Amino acid sequence: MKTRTQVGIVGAGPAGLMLSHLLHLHGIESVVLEASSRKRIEERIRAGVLEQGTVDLLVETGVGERLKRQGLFHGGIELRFSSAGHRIDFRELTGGKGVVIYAQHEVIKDLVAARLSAGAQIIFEALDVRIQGLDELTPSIHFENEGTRHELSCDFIAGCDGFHGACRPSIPEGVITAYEQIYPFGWLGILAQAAPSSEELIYAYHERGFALHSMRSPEISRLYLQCSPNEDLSEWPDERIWAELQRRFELSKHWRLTEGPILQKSVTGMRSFVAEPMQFGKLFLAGDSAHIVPPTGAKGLNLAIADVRVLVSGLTEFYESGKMELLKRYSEICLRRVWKVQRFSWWMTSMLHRHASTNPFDERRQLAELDYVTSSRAGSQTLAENYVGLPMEVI
Ligand code: RFL
Ligand code: PHB
Repeated sequence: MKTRTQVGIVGAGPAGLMLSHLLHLHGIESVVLEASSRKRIEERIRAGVLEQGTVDLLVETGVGERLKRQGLFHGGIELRFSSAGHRIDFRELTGGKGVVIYAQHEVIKDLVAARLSAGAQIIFEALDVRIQGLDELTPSIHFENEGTRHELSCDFIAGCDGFHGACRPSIPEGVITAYEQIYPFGWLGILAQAAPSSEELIYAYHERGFALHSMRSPEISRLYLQCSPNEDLSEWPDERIWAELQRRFELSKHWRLTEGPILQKSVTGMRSFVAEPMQFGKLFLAGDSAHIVPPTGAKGLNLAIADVRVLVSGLTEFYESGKMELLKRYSEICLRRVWKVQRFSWWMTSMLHRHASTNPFDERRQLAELDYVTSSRAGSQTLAENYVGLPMEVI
């Protein structure tokens, strides 16, 4: 079956859905093709920290009602090391800014509901996606849905299909340079039916490895502990997870994490990755399809939304004036932010994790860095302004 749209979007993650939503507000038509089911994308547990700029965009464009009611505003974080806690006061250091804790799958639910109620086409379980004619006037996306092959021709294609998607590999060999670093550790993450043990997030540096205390609501905690990238979850019964977390969050004064039934467990590997350029012909990559950051800076979702903002400006300029100026500069504009966010995520990761090749010199250096960041205003401010989100590029 053959159909046509202005912008064909592959992937219904935060990047693809937000792109479709913003294009709609500018009167530009799109179709979203998603490999998974609606249920699966609405239940997949991932990010939790939204920068102020991401929150403002969701609210200003009419998809922030639940977020305003259920999101938890945080004006700081704690860095915990050498059995003591140190607060980084974002509000004071950034002139009132902070972050909001609201689960990524809730953002997905809000965006899917808004798109469907506006009559949008999101094709779930779109399988075997293939891209053709990227350097032609009308590229097309071929896919299978409910046993039928389809061809969707478009003016432009947005590759919002994550790191393992089909869009980036459809770019001819030799066009893209990949910059990559894989870390020798991962995170074991749990979702627990337990009230958060602190009002704010705690990033803990410990000789046994990094640990993070986060949350989803006043009743649900989200906790992570550094592990091997291919850790076997069957070796981690609930009691072992809680015992390990208790040790890594220990303080010199009495303090204990609130424990509760574990609802979900998973292991995530960690990498830094950038594909340059983020475009080829009529294809534009946005979000994780173009770059991955380790989760220590809480940036992946926010960076995906920042790309989409730039892409929407370029597409709007094209449909209003026929000009391709901004679209031609899409990659260049996005990459300035991407690399600053890469730098921050790498820095947080290397300051807070220990691994087999961390030698005694590295340990002393990491502790000195944590001491500097928590005792110097300049040090704390650098962390704070990056964590709450750098200003959007002026385009
Ligand atoms: P997504 O969310 O991966 O969405 C891509 C979508 O494309 C679909 N897809 C395809 N569809 C059609 N055909 C194909 N061939 C396809 N291949 C894939 C997939 O099913 C999926 O629905 O990418 P997007 O939109 O770029 O969004 C990126 C974010 O999801 C990601 O960066 C964040 O989750 C990263 N992240 C965090 N980001 C933050 O901003 N703050 C955080 O606190 C934060 N914490 C995290 C995180 C990621 C984590 N994990 C699990 C990787 C914590 C963790 C543990
Ligand atoms: C989360 O709540 O899932 C979370 C919070 C902060 C991070 C990463 C993940 O740095």
